[in-house]
Amino acid sequence: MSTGRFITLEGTEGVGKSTNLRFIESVLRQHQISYQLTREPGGTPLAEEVRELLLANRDEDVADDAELLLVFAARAQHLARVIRPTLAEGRWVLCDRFTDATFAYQGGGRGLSKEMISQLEAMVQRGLQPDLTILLDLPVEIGLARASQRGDLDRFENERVAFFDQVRNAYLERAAADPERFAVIDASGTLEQVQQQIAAVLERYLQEQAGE
Ligand code: Z5A
Repeated sequence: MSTGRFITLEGTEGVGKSTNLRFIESVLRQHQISYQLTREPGGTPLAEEVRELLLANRDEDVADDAELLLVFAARAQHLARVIRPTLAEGRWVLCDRFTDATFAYQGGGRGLSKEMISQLEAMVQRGLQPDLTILLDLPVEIGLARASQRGDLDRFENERVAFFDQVRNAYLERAAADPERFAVIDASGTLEQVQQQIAAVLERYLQEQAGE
């Protein structure tokens, strides 16, 4: 049996990931692809507990490298218990954020070195990378205005515009360095316009897979 495909969805605050994940699921279902929807940080009971630790607002200042190690601890568990077994069964994995988010938030946002993140990536992923990464891109101010309608803000959402600018730039740098894997979507249009772009990317990808 061939292994499944690993698709990730990325973007800064308020780009519309949750909304568009539902759309991507509908395309996969139309093509009768068996998939597992999951997310990071999280995706297993233990990794979801780590997510709560990461997102909670707290009086204690969280050290940047402690944050990074928590992200990768959750990822190691998620890979072992969900991502690798699902792909090995020949099913696809649709994941809301993955290691590109670490390069963007902990690398770009917090300023941790890419080399340190790459070392942890190599240790935890052992070469496993997403097959396709859809990056929803949006000017930070528009995203924050959209996200502000959501109520209580978590520890990341409470960051300033400059932080999210650095996150966005880091995402765009990674996409430019790996255009084969990344599809960058302009998320500033209407939902319909955004979903037309996503549908085009997925149709092209699915055709390529069928031709292999
Ligand atoms: N994090 C990290 O630091 N390091 C890591 O390695 C990983 C994660 C993996 C939680 O992620 C945090 O973890 C994240 C980074 C950190 N922190 N932040 N920020 P998350 O993915 O769970 O959190 P999120 O970014 O808040 O994702 P989300 O819930 O999917 O939100 P969203 O992208 O903003 O999506 P949305 O709720 O679908 O859209 C927001 C609003 O915009 C909503 O009202 C929609 O109806 C509206 N919307 C959507 N599309 C449109 C269009 N086209 N036009 C107008 N309005 C729209």
